Amino acid sequence: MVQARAEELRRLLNRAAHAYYVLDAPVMEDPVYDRLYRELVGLEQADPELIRPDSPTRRVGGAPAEGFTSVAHRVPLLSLDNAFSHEDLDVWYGRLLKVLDREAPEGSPAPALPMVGELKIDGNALALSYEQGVLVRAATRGDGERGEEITANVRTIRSVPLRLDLEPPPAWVEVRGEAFIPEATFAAINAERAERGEAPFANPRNACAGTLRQLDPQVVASRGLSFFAYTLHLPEVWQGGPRSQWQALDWLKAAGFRVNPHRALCPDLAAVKAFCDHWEQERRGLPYATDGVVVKLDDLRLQGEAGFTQKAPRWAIALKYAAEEAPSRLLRLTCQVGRTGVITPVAEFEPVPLAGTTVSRATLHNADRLAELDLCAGDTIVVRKAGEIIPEVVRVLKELRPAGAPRLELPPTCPECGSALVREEGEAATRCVNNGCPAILRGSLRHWVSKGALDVDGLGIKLIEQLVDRRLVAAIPDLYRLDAALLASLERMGETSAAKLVAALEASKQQPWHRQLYGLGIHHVGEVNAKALARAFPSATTLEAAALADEADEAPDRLTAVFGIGAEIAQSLRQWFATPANRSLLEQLGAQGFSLAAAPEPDGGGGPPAATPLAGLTFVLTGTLPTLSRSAAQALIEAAGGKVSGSVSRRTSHVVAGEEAGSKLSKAQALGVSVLDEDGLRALLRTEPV
Ligand code: 0OW
Repeated sequence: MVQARAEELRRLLNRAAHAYYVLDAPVMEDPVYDRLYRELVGLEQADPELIRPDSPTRRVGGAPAEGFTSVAHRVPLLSLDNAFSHEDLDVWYGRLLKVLDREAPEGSPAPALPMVGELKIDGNALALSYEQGVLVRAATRGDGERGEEITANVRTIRSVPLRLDLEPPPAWVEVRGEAFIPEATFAAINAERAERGEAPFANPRNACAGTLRQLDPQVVASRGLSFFAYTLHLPEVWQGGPRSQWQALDWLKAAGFRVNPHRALCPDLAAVKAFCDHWEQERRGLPYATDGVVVKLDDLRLQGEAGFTQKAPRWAIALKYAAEEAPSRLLRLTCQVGRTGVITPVAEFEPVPLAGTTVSRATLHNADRLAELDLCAGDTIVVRKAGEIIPEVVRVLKELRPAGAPRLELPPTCPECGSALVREEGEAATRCVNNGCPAILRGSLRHWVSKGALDVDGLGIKLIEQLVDRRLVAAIPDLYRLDAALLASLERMGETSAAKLVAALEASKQQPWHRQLYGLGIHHVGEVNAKALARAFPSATTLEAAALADEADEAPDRLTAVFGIGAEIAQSLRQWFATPANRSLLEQLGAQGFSLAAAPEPDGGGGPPAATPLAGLTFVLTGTLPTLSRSAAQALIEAAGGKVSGSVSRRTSHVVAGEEAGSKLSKAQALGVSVLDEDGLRALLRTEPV
């Protein structure tokens, strides 16, 4: 029965997501998850009554918010007092004993109170409210008393449970924790921003704060945020609540939250100090930024006795790791040219030990930042490395500046190809615009073979440099003309690695359409947008048709009708498809066997495509199609298992628009519903024009 099936799918998918995002121990292969997810979407679209708030299909909400409302926290979110040394910890602990009236008599050792040591995640505190076990509200910390309501954004964080895994759930509970962006994700976000000429985020915490304040949940979903829970507030009357901080963390874990595993129940202060020293070093290997350790009195009753100062609890303290800074002498300014030609100035300085590593380079981001710093040759600079983030030049010690030192600015021409550099009005980025620039070519090849694109093993930066420098490759299709013998003759290559690489390149031709689209490196088209575009335009042909649709054509912009595709990306797509060299690139790739189109949906058995490829999808037809009459199109859709409805709503899968398309098309655009033309419909049906 459909109801039971939907319930079973919800349970299966939520359990699989919990295993993957909270326990870091996947229990289901991605394609299986995707298939079950699509089945649930189909059931919910066919019968919206089946939709539940905790359905995994409800994580990425509707249209972007207009703004955020301010809400009052039921329990104020406190900050923490800071300690910077073991001595500071001794002072804190002494005060705690005093306020608890447990000071040791003169000369005898201080009584040992069990404390919990937790890593201090360097993110943004959130307050999550659950009623009857269902997430009803999420808010930022704000000033501790009031925060911003960002529920739609937090619902997209996969490690935040939409429903607690407790039976019976408490009537109400508030969970506090830290939202954060893992290091690797932070680096990828900054790389994408640099490609778009946007200033990079300075550190993961800023990136996370900026993301949580995004008006569009779709953007938040694409940024890969995570969440560690560490505090909970239950109504006093609720039985079974935890009696200690350690039990509270266990309770949070059992309820379905991600709880940081590197916690310790310390019997005394000496153990706390050992925990802090251990993680002072070990934290550098963690995949997320931490800026200290939080020490908490374990017993909740004693916490109540200790109470609070006006801004922080007396029973907790944060031991902060020093964000390290060190002076060094600037040796030179070099410029990196990215794959879209964006120029990034880099300061190279005398190697200096910093935060456990030796640092000799730091990014200067862009021309504006360089001008702000007012950098001169031979300057003594102060470099800062806090946590695991990239080192940055924070200031110049002007008093040590050599007399007459020339100011350092970006060069007027590209260091790679000598072309004049261009900085568009109002843009932060300075870029090389010569498509033949070897740096841009290297960047586009690196992007094409990268993990998120065609994922070709064995084609690293060194080999790419050889192929470009020896003029063996001048464009992406040349990669597929390389023969093993030639490859084997290159440095650090042999027969075996050459044969493997040729095979890996050949295999990459089977990669799905959205990866091919992302691999093309179209400006502003990142992995998320590529997937959205590939879903709405199942082939390069349909995408090109939409991109080059004559503006005068009354079928309005089908690109911006795709959810998450704005005017800027649409413009970038238009420019890309209008460039002859890019169209020739597509022709060559097509000739080399790339599908440049979505593959038929695998129906599991690998047999003929399913007879009902449109099962669970709802279409609305509007305007006059070039070759199909309204009834013919309706018949085709229904024969393929789809439904045709007379009105557009958020639950419409696609609007098929022809000439003189009317109000239904504009409503589709307002709702961000995908719009197809006849070709797009045929591609979904996988039928050729009759
Ligand atoms: N950032 C953290 C963290 C933590 C506090 C909360 C209320 C009293 C103690 O990992 N693990 N534990 C606490 O416990 N606070 C943390 O972060 C604080 C919250 C607000 C400012 C800091 O981010």
